[in-house]
Formats: sequence, C-alpha cells, structure tokens
Amino acid sequence: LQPDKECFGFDDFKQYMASKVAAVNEALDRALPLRHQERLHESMRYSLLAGGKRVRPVLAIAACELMGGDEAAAAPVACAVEMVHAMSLVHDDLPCMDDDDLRRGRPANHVAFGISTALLAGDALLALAFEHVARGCAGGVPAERALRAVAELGNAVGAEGLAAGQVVDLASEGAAVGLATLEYIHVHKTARLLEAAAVCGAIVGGGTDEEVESIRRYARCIGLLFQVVDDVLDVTRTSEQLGKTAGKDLAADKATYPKLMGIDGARAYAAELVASAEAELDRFDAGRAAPLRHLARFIAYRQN
Ligand code: GRG
Repeated sequence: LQPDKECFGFDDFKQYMASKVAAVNEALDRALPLRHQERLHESMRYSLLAGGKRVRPVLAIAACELMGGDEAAAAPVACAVEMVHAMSLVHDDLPCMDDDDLRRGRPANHVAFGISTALLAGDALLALAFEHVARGCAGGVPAERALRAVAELGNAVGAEGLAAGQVVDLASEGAAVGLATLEYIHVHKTARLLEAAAVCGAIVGGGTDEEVESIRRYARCIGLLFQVVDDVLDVTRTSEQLGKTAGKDLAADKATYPKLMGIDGARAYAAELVASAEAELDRFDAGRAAPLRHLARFIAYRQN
C-alpha cells in the first residue's frame, strides 16, 4: 500500500499500521540479538520485543514517508525511539519510581530480572538507541540529517524532556496538582518522545525546516491527545477490562484531565487537539498525509 494512493481509508490505514508494525518488530529483533552478556540482553529483549502498539516508530516512518523518504531511511530512528520508550518503561516501573510490578500484562522487567539488571538494561537500551541511529544512518541518510536527529532525540530524553517530566511527576505525588503542572508532566513525559519520533522521521526524510516544525506541532498535539484519551479511557473502561494489579487502584490520588476539567471538558479538549493536529497536515499533499491523519484519529478514538 502506498500512502499517496488516491483514496486511503481507515481499512487501508489498518493494513498500513499492520505492515509497519511487522517491519518495526523485525528490525528491532535484528537490532538486538541475544548475545553475551546473555542475561543483560535477555532483559533488554524482554522489554523491547514484548508487544506494545509501536505508535512511536510508525509515527517516525509515516513522517519520513510524508517528506518523500522511504521506510529504510526511517528504520534507524524508528527503532531508536522504541528503544528509548522501552527504557523509559523499564525505569518507570522500578521501585524508586512508580513501583509497578506489571507491564503489558506480565511481570515488569525488574520483577523478572532483578532491579540492578533492569536498571542496566534500561541504560543499555538508551545507549543502543543513539548507537543505532549513528550506525543505521551511515551510508543511507546524509550525515547532517542524522546529527540533527541525534540532537532531537537527546533533547527529548534528557533534562528538558522525559527526565524533566518524570522529576515533576514524582515531586507532585500526593500534592494538589493543577492543570498547568499536569500539562507540563504530560508534555515532557509523553508528548516529547512522540514529537521526537515524528520530527526525527521528518528530518531523515528530508523535510524543510517549516515542514519539520509543522510535524512537530502536529505530534505535540497528538502526544497530549494520547494522554487526555488515556485519562478518559481510565474513567470509562470497566475495572475488569483494566486488568490492573489488585489493590493498586487507578491512582485515586493522581490528577487527571477528567478530574480537573470534567469528563465532557476532557472530551472537548481531545476533540480540539485532534483538530489542531489535523490542521497542521493541511499544508501537505492529502494522500501522502493520510497515514498521519488516520494515526491522529486512531489515537483519539482508540479503546485501549
Ligand atoms: C532515564 C533519561 C531517563 C529518563 C527516564 C522513567 C522516565 C525517565 C520517564 C518516564 C516516562 C514514561 C514512562 C512516560 C509514560 C509514557 C506512556 C504514555 C507510556 C505508554 O505508552 P504506550 O501506550 O505503550 O505507547 P505501549 O505498551 O503500547 O508501548
């Protein structure tokens, strides 16, 4: 399926997603073979290859293709953003952070491998992400684009990105959190990596500065949308569907968009975000932009 085909409906998008997810899973498997030190690699593979929606890598590939690049050019950054994502989940679940025993319906990495191995597996995944961009882009992507992607990714993970969001989130535990702080946490913890995924894809695909910035604004909106919808789903899903650890209630003390804006307010905000995201795509060829348009709707209307 080509994204620039004349009519690209939701069924086409589902096929597009399925084929990209399969390609990403294969590329990740190849990028991290089981080798010496086996237990460390096993722990890294446990979290990297354990399912997940693969939204970030698909976002990178779709943004690259929108700019006229191909899947091969996007593959290194697509894998890298998923490696960073996997690292962040492993570290987030640690006892010194969110202290969660379950991730994606199975034991969290530190429960399966021990805390020190999980910590090191996260560190090694983070390092591998950057190594993978540097090596994977060599020869296929102009070095100047690869460098810009590395800087983008580093900024998204570090003290201006994920780490900053996590620090504020941890500091807010048990405190009365207002909308501005909630937004800060989600922009940094969640939206920033989705943004980097799309921006890195657009950069390696050869987008102009203006095009890359449009994609940045698009992705920032869908990053926040991701979290608003998550909060709404937490309210609307039955506890049976949630499958959370018994006794670990749905963060009863945690600020959420429905709590701060009401459920209708949160739904209206989600509608606003998806409209703003889609508006950023209007400058591009409609056929080529169709996967990103559907991706925004997929995030808005997903059920899990
Ligand atoms: C170590 C530098 C450094 C940073 C890590 C732990 C941490 C700092 C940040 C936490 C980031 C975090 C866990 C954010 C939550 C992001 C989020 C919405 C996760 C769920 O994403 P999905 O739904 O998950 O895409 P799947 O399972 O589908 O991959």
